[in-house]
Amino acid sequence: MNFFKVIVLFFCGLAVLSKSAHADPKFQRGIYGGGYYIESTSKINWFQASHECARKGRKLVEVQNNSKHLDVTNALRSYIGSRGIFWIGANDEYKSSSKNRPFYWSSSGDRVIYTHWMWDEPNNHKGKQHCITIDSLEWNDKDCTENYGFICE
Ligand SMILES: [Ca+2]
Repeated sequence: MNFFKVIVLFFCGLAVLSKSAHADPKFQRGIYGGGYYIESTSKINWFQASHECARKGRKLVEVQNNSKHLDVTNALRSYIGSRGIFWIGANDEYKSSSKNRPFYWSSSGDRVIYTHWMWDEPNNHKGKQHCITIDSLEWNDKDCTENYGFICE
């Protein structure tokens, strides 16, 4: 193989790699411009999901207001529909056994003010549900050690 062929193959390889990176269907744009990485097939616990986002230079998505909630859920809806359970970046610091307790965004430690809970949630089932998921486009507290999809931003 001569030098010219090696160079051509190198640039063809680069083109294929960059095209596949941009075409990654897991990367979705919200209607308000947010960019979200949605993992729906590989299911892992909240702590692993937090690390996976960090490995991508991102964090578990944080949903501070209704327009952000709409942005994230529209991205979810257009990518996989309205089903599925996904970790987001909030927890109650893993210790409360009560139903009504404060939650905190994990990157800032700020108290979660805006919420979009499902009916009768957060229920902190068996006192073990310390992390928040988006479950069928609404919020549900879940056991942080259970395995679900996740959304990074
Ligand atoms: Ca729950």
